[in-house]
Amino acid sequence: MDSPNKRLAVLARQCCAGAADGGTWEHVQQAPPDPIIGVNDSYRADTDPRKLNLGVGAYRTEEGKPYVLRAVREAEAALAADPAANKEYLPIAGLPEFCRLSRELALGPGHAAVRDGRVATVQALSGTGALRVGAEFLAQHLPPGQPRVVYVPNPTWGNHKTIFGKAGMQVREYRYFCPKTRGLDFAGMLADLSSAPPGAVLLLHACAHNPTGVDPTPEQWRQLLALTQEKRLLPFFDSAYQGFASGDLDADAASVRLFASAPGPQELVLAQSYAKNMGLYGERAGALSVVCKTKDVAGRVESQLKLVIRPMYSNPPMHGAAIAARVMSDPRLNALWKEELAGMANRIKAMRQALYAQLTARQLPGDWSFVLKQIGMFSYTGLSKAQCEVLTAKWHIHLTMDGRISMAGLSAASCPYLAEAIADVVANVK
Ligand code: PLA
Repeated sequence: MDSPNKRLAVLARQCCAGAADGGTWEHVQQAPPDPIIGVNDSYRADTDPRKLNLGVGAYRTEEGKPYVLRAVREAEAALAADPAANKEYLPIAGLPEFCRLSRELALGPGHAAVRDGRVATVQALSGTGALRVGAEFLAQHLPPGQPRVVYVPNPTWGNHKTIFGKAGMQVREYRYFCPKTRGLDFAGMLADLSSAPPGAVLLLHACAHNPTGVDPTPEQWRQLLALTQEKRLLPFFDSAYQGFASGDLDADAASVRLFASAPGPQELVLAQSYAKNMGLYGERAGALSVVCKTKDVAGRVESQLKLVIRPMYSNPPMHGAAIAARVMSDPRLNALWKEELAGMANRIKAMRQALYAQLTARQLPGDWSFVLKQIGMFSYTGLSKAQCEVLTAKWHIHLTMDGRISMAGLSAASCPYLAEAIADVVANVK
């Protein structure tokens, strides 16, 4: 017979370890794959030589290869050769030069808000990190008594809702996309935002809305600004595609600049990513800016942003921000970057033409001109989940199940194959 003490010890061990042999984490459930990043895994696991990855928005060359910009390669070479470079910690707010150049890239050099020191900017872990730090800051520092509510478009990039939700913000949707017209449901958008409580945060995609590729017109942006001011909403711009939509960095910043230049002065929050426009995906280079009413407030806001960052990851990584700062500050590299950016945007536009031509040649039912009209990296096809599943299972075309395809993953060679596959599922799958 075991002594009572020994039996107690065994019982205690079993309790700590969970009931079965799986140990402490026996009860942990398998999580579903990420709806976007998970597509990379299904693509990798596919052994068919015809396989095509149109899931994650990552630029590929005509040969289907990832592309490192020449401007980036040259900046890296210069950084590696710099004898004064070191690997010390960056400040909590990141590389000051990178922060300055980032806000100027978005707002335009010499913008009054920048000149007056009204913009608090911190470096962030790409666009996602900027959104997360921004959301956390809002949840903590919106005025007392004001609702912690953010309005996001329906649909939006899937991670938006999780990011704001995890930060403790209540997430509500506003109407955005009309499936019938495959355009903007502007009346629905205005109606939903008109009933938002004062002080609510309004998440806007600065350009190249993901996943729909549908943006407001300049006139609609002006109306949105007027509504924002009238209802006292706080705009939060997610700028993940500046320069990538049109090929022109200034043109793609028009919405942000319109709001930032409004008399008032207008307050706003801005998340920037260099993943797409500089091809720095894995370097996690991004920035968060909070445009404030006064310089004094901006200083205090920056001090609180640092308190959000310090317990999360202490300070941001150096390499990506150093590359981006170099590319933006060196006139020759900056010109090269703009040239390459236009080249990437143009290749995506050419893929729209090529896919549209292939689809119309197959005389598919319905109007597919949205392929030409949608802006940015993605086409939002309207294909059903069942049709997407067949595209993957039968045709080895990997895409997100909402019918979004990354145009940047297509090439002249793969367009006919995709069109054939789409024609098949449109004809045979509901
Ligand atoms: N905001 C929007 C609107 C995005 O589309 C993405 C990336 C991000 C922010 C975040 O990008 P970053 O953190 O890498 O800077 N969306 C991708 C990738 C390209 C992803 O889902 O993470 C997409 O395929 O939708």
